Amino acid sequence: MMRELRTVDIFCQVLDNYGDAGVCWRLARILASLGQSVTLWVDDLTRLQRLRPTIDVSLAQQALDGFTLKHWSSTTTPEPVADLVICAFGCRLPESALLRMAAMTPAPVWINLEYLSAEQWVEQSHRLPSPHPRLPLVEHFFFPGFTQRTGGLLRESDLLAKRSAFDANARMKFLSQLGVNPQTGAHLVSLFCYPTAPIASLFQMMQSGPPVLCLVPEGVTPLAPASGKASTQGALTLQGIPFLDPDDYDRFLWSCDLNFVRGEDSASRAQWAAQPMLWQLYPQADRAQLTKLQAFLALYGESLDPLCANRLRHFSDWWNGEPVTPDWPGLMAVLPVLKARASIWQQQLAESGELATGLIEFAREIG
Ligand code: TRH
Repeated sequence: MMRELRTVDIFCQVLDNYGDAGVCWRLARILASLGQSVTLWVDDLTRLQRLRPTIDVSLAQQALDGFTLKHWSSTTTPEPVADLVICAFGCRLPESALLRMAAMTPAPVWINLEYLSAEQWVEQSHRLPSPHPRLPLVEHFFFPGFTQRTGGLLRESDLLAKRSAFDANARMKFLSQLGVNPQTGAHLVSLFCYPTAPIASLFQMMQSGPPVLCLVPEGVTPLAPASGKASTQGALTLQGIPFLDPDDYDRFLWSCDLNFVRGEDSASRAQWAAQPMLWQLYPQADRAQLTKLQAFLALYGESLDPLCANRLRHFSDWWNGEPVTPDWPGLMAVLPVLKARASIWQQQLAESGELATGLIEFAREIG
């Protein structure tokens, strides 16, 4: 018999940036919308506050988006009491919390939600058990991914319907609220990347055409104008916009002809946006991001004709730090083909299943 699961504790230790907290917030919100009673424990509330500015970082506990948000401070011992305990990205629970879990009857289902990767070994490791060396507890790995043999990507149940309903009028209205006035004939590009990206070179090559209006959220790079300001050089107009609420960030990705995204969550959202994207992966000490990039492009570029696949690969390699010469006009020339591919990719992903729903089903099975 499948186990009933009603309560979920999600634990998140922020390593860096916004993605760790962002993914956990999104998971918590989706699980809450599926009827689960969710508590999200985050050690660094200021990161999450950047995404959800209503958060009061001084509070130990507060309500947020249908779930309970708790501050996992150095002085609080988290007390998991839920049917399902999710540790995001391999975060470690203190011994006292594990002892408490081991004493529960039945013990909670314990999941380690891993990082996103398109590498093949993920399919073999997805759902594997990892028994605790001393306590009667078993942790299971749950891997996000891009194929049916992985956990898929997080997706709100109404996301694709909202995306489809976002027509040309809605786009113009949204952009004008941002103070953006897209000029006819200019490609609209969004830029979100790490400071390590060759941003100055990108801007320089964009100046030679084709015409581009590149929108840059606040805080991404000092090379872009401040929010509300714009500057034009050659074929490139750069415009600063505010850092957006995550739901507006989705609309922003839907609105642009090409999205530069980074890390894990913005890259996932760009795939649901079904628009061409260029992904800068989170840089790792051993340059493991390059292996991850190749694995992703092998899947994403699968049905592209060799010319387009090569242009995308070449430009992505350059954007991720490989010593190759980029071909910006060449890439822009195949944008319509990349757009068609992005739509098919989005449909494929949607057919592969959704992460939060799959995670709950798996937890019920093994519970
Ligand atoms: O912030 P990131 O670089 O996070 C990364 C990755 O998650 C990586 O896997 C992790 O190991 C590393 O941090 C430590 O990039 P990511 O994942 O895209 O998260 C950014 C979030 O910010 C995402 O949810 C989109 C959101 N966002 C907005 O809501 N508004 C905005 O204006 C922008 C630019 C981003």
